[in-house]
Amino acid sequence: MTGWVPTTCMRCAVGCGHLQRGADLGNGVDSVRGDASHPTNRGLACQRGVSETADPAATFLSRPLVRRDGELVPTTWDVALGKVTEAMRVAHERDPDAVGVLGSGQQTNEAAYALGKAARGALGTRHYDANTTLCMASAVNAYYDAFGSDAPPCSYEDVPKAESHVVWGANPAVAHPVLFRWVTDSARDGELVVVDPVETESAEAADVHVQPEPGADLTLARAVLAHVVETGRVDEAFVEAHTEGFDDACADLPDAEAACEAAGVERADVEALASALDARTLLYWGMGVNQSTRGTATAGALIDLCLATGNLGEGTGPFSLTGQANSMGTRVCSSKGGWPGMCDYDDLDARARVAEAWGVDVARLPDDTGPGPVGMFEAVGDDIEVLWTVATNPAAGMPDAADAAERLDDVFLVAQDAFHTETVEHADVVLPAATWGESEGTTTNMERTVSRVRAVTDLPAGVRTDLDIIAAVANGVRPGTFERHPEPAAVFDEMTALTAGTPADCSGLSYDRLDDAGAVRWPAPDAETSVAYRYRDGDGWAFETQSGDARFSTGAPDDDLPEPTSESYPLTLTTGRESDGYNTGVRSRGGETAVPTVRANPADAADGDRVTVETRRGSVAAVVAADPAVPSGVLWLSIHHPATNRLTLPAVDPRSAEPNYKQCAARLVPRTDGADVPETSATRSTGEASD
Ligand SMILES: Nc1nc2c(c(=O)[nH]1)N[C@H]1C(S)=C(S)[C@@H](COP(=O)(O)OP(=O)(O)OC[C@H]3O[C@@H](n4cnc5c(=O)[nH]c(N)nc54)[C@H](O)[C@@H]3O)O[C@H]1N2
Ligand SMILES: Nc1nc2c(c(=O)[nH]1)N[C@H]1C(S)=C(S)[C@@H](COP(=O)(O)OP(=O)(O)OC[C@H]3O[C@@H](n4cnc5c(=O)[nH]c(N)nc54)[C@H](O)[C@@H]3O)O[C@H]1N2
Ligand code: SF4
Ligand SMILES: [Mo]
Repeated sequence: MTGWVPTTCMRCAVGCGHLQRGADLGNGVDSVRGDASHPTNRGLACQRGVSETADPAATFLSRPLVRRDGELVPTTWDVALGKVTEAMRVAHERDPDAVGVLGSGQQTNEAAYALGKAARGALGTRHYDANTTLCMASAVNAYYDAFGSDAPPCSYEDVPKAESHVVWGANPAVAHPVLFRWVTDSARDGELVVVDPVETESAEAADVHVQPEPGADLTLARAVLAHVVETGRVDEAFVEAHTEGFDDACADLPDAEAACEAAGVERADVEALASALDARTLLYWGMGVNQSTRGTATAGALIDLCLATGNLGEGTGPFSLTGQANSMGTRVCSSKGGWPGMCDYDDLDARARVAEAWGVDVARLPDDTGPGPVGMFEAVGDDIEVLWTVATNPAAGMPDAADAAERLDDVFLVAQDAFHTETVEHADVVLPAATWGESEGTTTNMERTVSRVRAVTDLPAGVRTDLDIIAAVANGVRPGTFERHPEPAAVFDEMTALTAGTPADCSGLSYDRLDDAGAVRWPAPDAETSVAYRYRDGDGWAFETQSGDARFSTGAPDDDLPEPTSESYPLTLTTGRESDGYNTGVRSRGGETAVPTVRANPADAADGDRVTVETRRGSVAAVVAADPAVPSGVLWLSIHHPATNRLTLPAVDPRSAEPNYKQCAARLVPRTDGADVPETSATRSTGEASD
């Protein structure tokens, strides 16, 4: 058995340091525990992070596959990569945008950067995006609007210093367990307020639970601002000295009383939120806010609440809860929405710098960032002829997934994954990638801390690391894009050098520094600096906006859900996470896919009822779990079941392109056919296991 190797959990974006030990015989991770010496978590870890790392309930891919006569059959790397680069070269010659690339927040920084270089530089396609847009894009836009740069200004250091904690549209008890422990520890001497239509595990732990109507968050946030103004709670000195746009933001504030009614809450709820904001407050939010056609506006309205009440600085601030382990790193370095270092996509200096570093003509870089994943899927099989997915499972994860999956059959699909997935089943070529414990690199957690990811086991025969595969594909399309087998450390140095002088300056980071310190937060512009609270300028503030002030949002309230309930579809379907599942469930679900459970209020359905959940896009057989935690009129499905997204709506936020996963109109229809297996749900075929 190998010794304990320090590395970082790749499950959620809390970013806990782990100690992992490789298996005695063959490959695989034998045991995992929290790393007491890691600066982020000091030994804490959650049980699911540990068990999914050590023992994923999924079928490993163990060699490349190609489709022959309709079947996926094993082949060699040379054949697989040859087919991929040939298909890409032909499509690229016709039109660079004919190749689509979909990345992920579950890759190392090195692989994410390399994928961006391959997509934007070697291929030069605008059709490049990542599952992070399904997740954080609304928060990203709101941060840019407010601060001129992405990412939360605060960090975990602020959690124990906060007096009140407001958790809005997030369920960290389930999704970010270690962070939630710090929050509840801190709230023991203060207050925890949770805003969620559902009585979640987080809401159960709260002092106050505010239960708005699904999708009423913007109305509610504006009602709170109106109440803050009405009750004289504005921090006028802060607003005057460090912000702009307050008067405009207040110009069309709703009448607080009427807004409360519209949001389905009591005036006392709004008072509770305003009173929490009187203290030193951290305002966290999650997918209940971001995954909405009004996600950017709502996230902006939450930041407004912090600005208006002076909740910026130690122990306070707006704190979006990033989901995937390296969603943040993807935002910094993957050239998806901006150039490395979070530089604006149309910043001419940044474009020139990137083109020079990559050795490509600046004209090769696409002019815009593309239409977002949902827009890309509309082009799949049409403008997009070849699609390359890396560490993402769109056949199950996209909204209106049955349609998305169908489109996958209309392109030449290259699926790069560690496991057999719903997407793999549609692939023309499957590239088996190394996963947790098998490859080297770095990851960046939600509070900007960069930490090493290390291999604790040998690379299994037949698989290659993501970085190695990406380099091979890119070199096949445009020779010389990468070294033949690039070293992660060299790619890290190339990437961090490109961020020098940018708002997300990581140029002071190196593997040596990370090895010494355990983990380091960006901005890190030199070998010593690491910034905890961003935008500080002595005792004052220097935001990345043109004026240097923070900006209030201008999001005009729009109360219509993209798909309101109707006579035929009288219920609102929402979707969320469970402790023992992860996203589309590939790593946590196991081979069998049981009939999903739909949670419904006892007023709407009885426990054990066999039903079909129907929306305008599809129907899924399910069994009811009657649950008073779900309000009447709402249905709740887990996102970990591959059938769930057959029902969801592909409407997106016009600013962020993030889908409205959290509300669509649905109905329950009793099932009398006796069938136990949902005819529409995808089932996983069993592939080969490698270990
Ligand atoms: N166990 C586990 N942990 C995870 C993951 C996982 O799959 N499983 N995934 C990771 C990823 S990628 C992400 S993005 C994060 C997500 O973490 P969260 O954002 O916490 O996850 P969700 O459960 O999708 O949604 C949060 C809450 O939004 C609420 N909600 C639904 N509609 C509304 C609404 O209209 N208004 C409000 N205010 N709330 C609403 C839901 O009831 C739910 O409790 O978790 C990360 N951690
Ligand atoms: N209805 C509904 N749908 C949602 C959401 C919701 O709240 N509701 N949430 C959305 C959100 S926030 C997210 S982040 C997306 C996620 O959506 P997806 O990206 O589609 O789903 P995941 O299950 O996270 O897929 C990650 C894939 O990466 C693979 N993988 C893991 N590690 C590695 C690795 O090291 N290398 C490679 N190559 N592959 C690897 C896994 O096997 C898995 O197949 O889902 C979105 N979909
Ligand atoms: S809280 Fe997140 S990062 Fe920490 S061990 Fe659990 S899944 Fe991993
Ligand atoms: Mo996510």
